[in-house]
Amino acid sequence: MGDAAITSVELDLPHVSSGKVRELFELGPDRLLFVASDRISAYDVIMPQGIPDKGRLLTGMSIFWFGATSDICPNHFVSAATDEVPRVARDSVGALEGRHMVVRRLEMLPVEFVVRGYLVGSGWRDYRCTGAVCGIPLPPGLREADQLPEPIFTPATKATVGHDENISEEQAEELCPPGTLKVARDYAIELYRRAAGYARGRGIILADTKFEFGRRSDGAIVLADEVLTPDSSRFWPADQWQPGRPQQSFDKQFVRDWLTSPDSGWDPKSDQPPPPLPAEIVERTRDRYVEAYQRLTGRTFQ
Ligand code: Q0Z
Repeated sequence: MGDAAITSVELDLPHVSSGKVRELFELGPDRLLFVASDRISAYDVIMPQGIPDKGRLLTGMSIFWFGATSDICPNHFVSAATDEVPRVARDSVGALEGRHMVVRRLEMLPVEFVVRGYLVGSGWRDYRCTGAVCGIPLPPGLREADQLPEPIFTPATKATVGHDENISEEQAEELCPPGTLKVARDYAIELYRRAAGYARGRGIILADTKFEFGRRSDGAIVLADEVLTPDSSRFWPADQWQPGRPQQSFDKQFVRDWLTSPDSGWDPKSDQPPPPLPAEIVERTRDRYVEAYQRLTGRTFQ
């Protein structure tokens, strides 16, 4: 059964929060259990099947980056060991097989710390209309997917429904406890620089990424959530980078191509649930996550 995708996560623990792909449970007053399922989303919807091992691969990537960036800032990671999980949940957490992390509970900052090194998505739309991204003026003549002269911080609100909304740094500062935004912003830019440089040396462009930070009881600003995974970032294969047009996604390209092909019979703009992914698409997508994991961590998966 090791090759079946884990799309639903049920544990005998108090449930704190559900994301599209992740779940959060309570372990105690200062510990949470963070679980990455094998679910995959595309065009803002969750596919009916998961990608086998995706949760393990992304958890492995996050843990790798927590280790590779702990000199920049503290992070919430405590342990990936099953024996850190209380007895009541240990049997069921065993079935999660590397999809979980015990993390320190923080007081979360209510802002998404987005850092962009390339001009895409809402940044590209913004630039075409205004010549700026989130109020940050940029040189004229940039093309879609061009690298920016410097990485930029473009905060966003955490939307509970719909899309996150870009906000100004001043607005972000008002949402956060006094003195916290600039500390987290500087960490975010440094983390992006470190990770983008590292990934580039391994054939992956880290176009942009989203961090979350929280505050520890001693006041320290701490990196939280999953970090620098394909779900929180745009990864592009460096050898296929071609500014001036939309880029292929390292991980989700096969899913997107299939969903928008006539074969799927599905319209992303419809309210219909997406059709089941063909086995071949699931397999090729899993290969991409394995490839990203192996290139970035330098480890062989399994
Ligand atoms: C993260 C999220 C979801 C996974 C709350 N260390 C922390 N301390 C306090 N709160 C959080 C964390 Cl990571 C926290 N989220 C986002 C939602 C699954 C992560 F459903 N929410």
